[in-house]
Amino acid sequence: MSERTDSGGRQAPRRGQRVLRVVLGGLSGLLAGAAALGSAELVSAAVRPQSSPVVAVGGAVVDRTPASLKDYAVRHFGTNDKLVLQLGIVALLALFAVALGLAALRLRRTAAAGAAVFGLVGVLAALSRPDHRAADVLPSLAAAFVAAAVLMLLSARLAPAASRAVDAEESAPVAEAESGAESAARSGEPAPGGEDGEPQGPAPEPPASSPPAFDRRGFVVAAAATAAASAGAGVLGRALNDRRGAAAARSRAAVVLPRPASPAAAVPRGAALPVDGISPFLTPADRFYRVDTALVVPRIDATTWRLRLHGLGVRREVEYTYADLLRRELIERDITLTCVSNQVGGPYAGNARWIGVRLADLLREAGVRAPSRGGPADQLVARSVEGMTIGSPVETVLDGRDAMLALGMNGSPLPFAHGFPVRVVIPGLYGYASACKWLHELELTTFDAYDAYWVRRGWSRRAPIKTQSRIDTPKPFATPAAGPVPVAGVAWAQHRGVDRVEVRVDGGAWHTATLAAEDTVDTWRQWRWEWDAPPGGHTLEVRATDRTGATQTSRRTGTVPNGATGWHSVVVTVT
Ligand SMILES: Nc1nc2c(c(=O)[nH]1)N[C@H]1C(S)=C(S)[C@@H](COP(=O)(O)O)O[C@H]1N2
Ligand SMILES: [Mo]
Repeated sequence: MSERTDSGGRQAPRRGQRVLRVVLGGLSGLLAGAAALGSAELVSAAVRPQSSPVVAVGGAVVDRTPASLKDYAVRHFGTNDKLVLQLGIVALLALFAVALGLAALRLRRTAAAGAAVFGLVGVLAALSRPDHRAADVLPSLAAAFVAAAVLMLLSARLAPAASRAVDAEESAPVAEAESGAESAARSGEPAPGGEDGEPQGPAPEPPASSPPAFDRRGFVVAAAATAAASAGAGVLGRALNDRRGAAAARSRAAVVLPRPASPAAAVPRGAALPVDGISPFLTPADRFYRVDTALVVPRIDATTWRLRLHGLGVRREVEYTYADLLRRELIERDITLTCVSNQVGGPYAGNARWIGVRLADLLREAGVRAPSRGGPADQLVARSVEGMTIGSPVETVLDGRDAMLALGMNGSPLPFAHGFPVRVVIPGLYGYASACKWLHELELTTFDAYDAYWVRRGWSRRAPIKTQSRIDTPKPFATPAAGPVPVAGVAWAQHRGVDRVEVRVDGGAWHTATLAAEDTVDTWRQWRWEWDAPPGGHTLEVRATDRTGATQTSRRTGTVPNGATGWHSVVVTVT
C-alpha cells in the first residue's frame, strides 16, 4: 500500500489525531479485556468459581509446572505464589488486550478473531484441568464473545469519518481495515473507497481545522457503557460467587465436633521450651503453612459433601456423608505435617492437633487388606474436589500408625484453606504423598497402575519424611551481645521420633542440645543449647539423630525428588 505525504500545514493537528486514536485504540483493547473478565466472572458464578478463565489458565499453568519450577515458586513466593501467577496472567492479558485494541484500528475483524483465539486458550485450559466439567468452557466462551463484540464496537467508533458513516448505515459486519479505509485512517484522510460496499470515489477532504476524524462522542459513550457494564458484571459475579461460599461457611459454622472416643494425651508440660523466637509447639491454624495448587480455595458445603471409597480389593463401593463420619468413633492426635518442598531450615512444617476417623478402620470395613496380607492394592489414591491426586502406600496406612481422615484441626472444624470438610493426615509421609485436602474420593489401586499428580511431575512415588532440624533462634544475620545466647529450634523425624539434637559453632565439636519432652513420635521436638558466644562472626549448625540411630547427613541436596537433606546453618555476628 502507498504511503502518503501530508502537506505541511495539516501535519500538526493530524499527528495529534493519530496519537489520540492510537491511545484510544489501546484503551478499547483494555476495555474489551475488562469486559471479557467481567462477563467471565458473571458466567463462572453460574457454573462454579474454578471455571473463571484466569483460574483455569492459572491452574493449567500450575499443572504443567515441573517439579523444579514449582519448588522455585514455593520458595520465592511462598503462599503468594498463586497471587503472583494470577497477577502475571492478568498482566499478560492486559498486554494482549492493548495489542488487540491497536490492531483493531487497522484490522478490525482480525482483531476480533484474535480475541476469540484468546478465549479458546481459556477453553482449552478449562478442558485440560484434571477435574474439568463441560460447563467450565462457558465463561471463556462468553469472555471471547464479549471481547470480540466490544472490540468491534469501540474500534468502529474510532474509524475515520467516511467508513464510520458506512458502519452506521449498515448493521452488517464492519469493514475490515486492510482496505483503503485503513491507509486513510493512518494518514487521517478519508478513504478513497473501500471493499465492503463503501462508496467509491474521493470524499471531500476535511479542512485543517476540521472536527475530529472519528466519532469522539460515540466512542466516549460506548467506552463508558462498556466500562460500567463490565464492572457491573464483575461485581455481580463476585457477589454470586461469594454467596455460594456462604452456604459452605454456614455448614462449617454448624459443625459441632464430638468428643473423640480416643482423645490425645495432654501435651507434656515440658514439650514447650520458654525460649523467645522458637516455633510454638502447636502451630495455630492461621499460622500453619499452606501449600497447594488451588488458585481458589474450594468452599465445600459439608451437608452435600460425599466421599466415595472404591477400587481394588474393596468388597463393595461405599459412600460416606460428613454426618456419617462425625457419627463414627473419632481419634484425636498431634501430628507434624511437612512439605517435601521445604528447604533445609525452611518454614513448611507445622504441628497441629487433629481429630478424625481412623483410615484403617474404614478400609478394613470395606474389605481392604494390606499387601503383606495378600491384598491386591498397594496404593491408596486420594482425590480432591478440585482434581488433586495423592497416592500413599496401603501398607503404611494399615501399619498401625494414626492415619486418619481429619475433620478437625486444633479443636475446630478444618479451616477451608486446610481442607474443609475432610482431609487425609498420615504421620510420617510428606504432604504431597499423604495429606489430601478437600477430599472427595479414595481409590485403591497399585503404584504400577497409577501415578498421582506430583509423581507425574518428577517426585518420588513413596515419600517418608526425612529427619530434619531447624535453628529458629538466633535468626540469620542476628547480632546478639556476647555472653550466653540461647540457640533453639525444632527437629522432626515423624513416626521414628527424635533421639538427639546437636549444635556446633564454626565447624568445631558437636554439643548435645537439651531436648524438650516428647509429645509423640509423630510430632516435632523443640530443642535448645546455651551458647557462650564470643564476639565476632560465627556459623551455627544443627543436626538431629532419629530413633533408628540415623543422623542427618551433611550432604546438601535439593527438595526434588523426595525432600532436601543437609544441615541447617545460621550465620550471626556477636557484638
Ligand atoms: N487438594 C489438595 N491437597 C493437598 C495439596 C494440594 O495441592 N491440593 N497439597 C499437598 C501438599 S504438597 C502439602 S505439603 C499439604 C499441605 O497442607 P496444608 O496446606 O494444610 O499445610 O497438603 C497436601 N494436600
Ligand atoms: Mo507439599
